[in-house]
Amino acid sequence: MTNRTFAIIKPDAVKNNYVGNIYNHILEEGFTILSAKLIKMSKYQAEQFYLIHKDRPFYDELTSFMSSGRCMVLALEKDNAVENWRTVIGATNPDDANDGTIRKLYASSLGENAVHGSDSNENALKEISFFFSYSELI
Ligand code: IDP
Ligand code: MG
Repeated sequence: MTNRTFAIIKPDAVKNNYVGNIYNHILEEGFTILSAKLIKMSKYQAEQFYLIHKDRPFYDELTSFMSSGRCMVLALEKDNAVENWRTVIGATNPDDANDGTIRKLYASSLGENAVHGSDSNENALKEISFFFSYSELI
């Protein structure tokens, strides 16, 4: 079944000029880019996006980092998009990520780990609609 996932190229990867390389991974893996834009989140917006982590000790660090600079948000489409994208990006901690994964190649640290990927179909749709309007997804 074709479905959608939501990705972010995080501020560390944008600053380090990895947007082009990460775009190539996306296209080579056969994802369709439904929509993409460069944004800078406010601290509040990052807090709302990561609300699920609000009780975790790294919440403030995470939301400060995610609002520290420009990032690219993307809506992607492919068969099993959610699971596929999680495989392509690799483990949360780049030290644990498999060779060839985006986080292994481009992440700076556990916190500044280059990319985001949705963890379920349900969250993918919520996250896409958090950042994209209907007309941006046609
Ligand atoms: P995921 O991005 O692989 O789904 P989550 O557990 O959902 O990982 O965590 C969300 C984000 O929070 C991670 O991608 C990473 O940027 C950050 N993060 C997770 N654990 C830590 C930590 O222990 N210290 C600092 N930042 C963390
Ligand atoms: Mg997660």
